[in-house]
Parts: sequence; C-alpha cells; structure tokens
Amino acid sequence: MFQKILIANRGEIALRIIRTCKEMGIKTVAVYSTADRESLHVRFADEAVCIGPPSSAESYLSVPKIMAAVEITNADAIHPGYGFLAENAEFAEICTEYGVKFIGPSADMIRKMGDKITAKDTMIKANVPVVPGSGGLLTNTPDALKQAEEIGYPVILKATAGGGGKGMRIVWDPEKLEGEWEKARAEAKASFTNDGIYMEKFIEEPRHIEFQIVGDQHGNVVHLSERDCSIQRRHQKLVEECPSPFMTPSLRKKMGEAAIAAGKSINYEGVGTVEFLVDKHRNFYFMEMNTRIQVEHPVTEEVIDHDLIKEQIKVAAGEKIDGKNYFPKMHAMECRINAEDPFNDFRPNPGKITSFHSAKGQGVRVDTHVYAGYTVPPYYDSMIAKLICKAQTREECIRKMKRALNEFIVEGIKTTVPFHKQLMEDEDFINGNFNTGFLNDFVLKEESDS
Ligand code: MV4
Repeated sequence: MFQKILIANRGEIALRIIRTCKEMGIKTVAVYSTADRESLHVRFADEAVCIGPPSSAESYLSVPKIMAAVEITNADAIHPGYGFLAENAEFAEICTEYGVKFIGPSADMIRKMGDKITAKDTMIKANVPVVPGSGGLLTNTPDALKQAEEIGYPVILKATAGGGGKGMRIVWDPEKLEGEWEKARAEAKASFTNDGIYMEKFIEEPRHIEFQIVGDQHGNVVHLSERDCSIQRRHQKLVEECPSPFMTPSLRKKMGEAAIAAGKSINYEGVGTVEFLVDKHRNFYFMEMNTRIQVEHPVTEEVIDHDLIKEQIKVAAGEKIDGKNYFPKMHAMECRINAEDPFNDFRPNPGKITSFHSAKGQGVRVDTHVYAGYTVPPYYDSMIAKLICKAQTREECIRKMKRALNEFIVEGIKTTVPFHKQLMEDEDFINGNFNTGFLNDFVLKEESDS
C-alpha cells in the first residue's frame, strides 16, 4: 500500500480524498495556489506545498510544479481527483517515468477514451451499442451530405477531441450541413487544437444514464449500477440520482453488461464511468467514457454502501476486487450547490460567505470545503457543496432533500439552493418524467420574501 499520497486538486474533492487516506493510514500532501491558502484541504493534509499563483495554468495544471512537490515531499502516489490533470495522458505518463503511481488508468487507456472516434471504434469491436453514424472523420462536403442522407436527419456533428458538449452542432436539413460543419470545426480548433469532426444520428430527448465501473490490475471489471444525470443545464449537471427513475431490472442488466464490456475492451484499471444516451424506447447507446472519479460518485457510494475513493486507491495499489456487481439498496440523490445566481442565468457569484449552516440529520451527507468566513475565489469552478440525501424510496428521498434544502443556509453569496427547492416541487420531476431537455423549459419563479 502507498505510504504518502499527493492530492493534485483543490476544493471538496481534495478534502474527500484526504479523509479516505486518513482512514487507510496513508499520509497526505496537499498542493495549493495562493488563492487557496485558507482552504480546508491545506489544513487537513499532513503536509501542504504552495505551487503558484491563482491561475490554474500556473498551479493545479502545472505538471513541473506538481512534480516538484512530489520530489520534496517524497509522495509515492498522486491522486488527481476530477478536472485539472485527471484525464491528461501525458501527465499519467510523466508520473510513471518518475516512479510515482498515478491513481487512475494508464496513459494509453486515457488516450483511447479521450479520442471519441477511437473510443467509438473500440466499443463497436466490443459489441457495445453506439449511436448510428459513420464513425470516421468527415473529409469533404459531398461525402458528409451522403453520410447524413444515409443516417437520416437530424444529425449531430461532434468533435473527436471533444466531450461534455463542446463543439457539437445539430443539423436538421442538408442546406445547413456545410455551414454547421464549418462552425463545429472552428469551435473544436479553438477548444482542443484538433478540428476533427464526426457525424452521428441525433437522438431526440434522450436521458443521460451512466454506469460506474471498477477494474483491477488482474483483468476483473464490475459495475456498481447507474446514475441518472439528465437534470443538467448547458452540459453542467445539477442533480444526479440512483436508481434512475427510468431504469428496469432488465435494462440495468443489459446496460451493466455493456459497461463491463466497455471496460474489459481496454483492460480498464481504476474507477470509471461509461455514459449512455437512452431514448424513450429504452434503446441505449454508448456516448463516452470518463476515466476518473466523478463529482457525483457519492450517489453510488450511498446506495451500495462502499467508499469509491478507497476502492480506487486499493486497485491502484494492485489489490483484487471481489468480482461482484453491486445493486442499489436505497435511493440517493445529489444536488450541486454552486456559487451562482439561478435568477440571473446562473451567473457565477463568488465572494465571502458570511454565514453557513449545513443541512444535517439522518440520511443527509454534505461534501464541502467551505465554512462561514470562507471566500469563494473567482478563479475555479463554482461548486461549493454537494448535498446528498438517501432514503428507502425516491419519494422519501425527495421529501428528505426538501427538508435538507430548507435548513441549508448560505449567506453572503447567491447559490443554487432556491433552484433545487423549486425543482423538488416540480410535478414532472417528482414523477420521473424528464430527459436532458428538461431544464430548457423549466421556468424559475421569482422568490417571495416570506
Ligand atoms: C448526443 C445527443 C443526441 N444525439 N448525441 C452532450 C454532451 C456530450 N457528451 C454528448 N451530448 C449529447 N450527444 C447524439 N447522437 C445529445 C447530447 C446532449 C446531452 C447528453 C447528455 C446530457 C445532456 C445533454 C444535453 C444536450 C445534448
């Protein structure tokens, strides 16, 4: 087992990782930018190293600075968390060259899933259903028009280097194809420096359902059931839950098998997430695979009663997993509390938190790095807390979430709490009647002062 883990991240996830390390008897090293001096991850780690100014590029994304911190503290493993360097294949490679274990899959696995055309080809070979489409890169307009004709409109153009919605364009008729491809290419070039675009059938009103998987170094891959992440806005998830209200035992069996096949096809090591689009007929299609721990991992932890960070560290150290799939014993739901103004287009709203009272009580979990007096810096993402509730049924879980949201008090900055309160009262949400388009039509009511 590792002696000392350096956490190459900040915020709630850094704290989350430190907690598990302590329980496992592993020493921890925090790294921080000058904007994060007062952060709890810095206080709770055994050691902390300042790695630069607020800008991510010069701190949390700086490989030389992180490797220097490894050098001076003698850490034998690096946990990348999510975001920042978590899916950077070059970083994983450099860790290996340095003789420090990157807690996650190999550079090769990250690369295979990072390029979306390669990922799709890999899934086709593994018999995992993918969205109908040509698969290959678009090369010229006549050929693109021919492909679209074969697939049938509407089609969607996606960047092969993309993911998470960047560089996507929907095309409804042939006249628009050339222009939209042009725009997709420009967007992809600016975001990823790779302007490769591919085409697939546009699935209308899909649900986003993802499967948590774990693979060990001995070739075992299991799934830990699904999370429904359909409640999102501009590709930012706001609520995730397990079980999905749309799930059935037979669909879970089929999707779980597909997720395992996806993992096995690349000999996957670590925790990972296989994302699927699910249409109204319960056809499912591989969308992408995330080769990291995700923000919403607590939803799975609560329903299966296991620590996923601990599993991640154990498989990174070479331990075998037990080879069983896990199924939800409870219902769990997570609301992301962001420092954003939901009444003003979810504009980021950093600043000083003057008072903070977390929700508490049976079945309530809050993962957060903030406290009264903490200043949310403007440089990083705006999530300040994750409120996770669990109960025997979805109905009870929503009741508990409403109760917890009502006692969750954050003053000094605006947050997404009022949005979540209204969502929990929405009839379609309560009935599980939603897809990824749900928030496009969701109208927030102005708050009364009562
Ligand atoms: C799609 C799609 C419909 N059809 N692909 C969005 C993020 C990126 N991972 C892929 N995404 C989508 N791909 C086909 N062929 C609809 C989306 C999509 C979406 C997917 C999951 C969650 C929210 C979404 C919101 C809009 C569009």
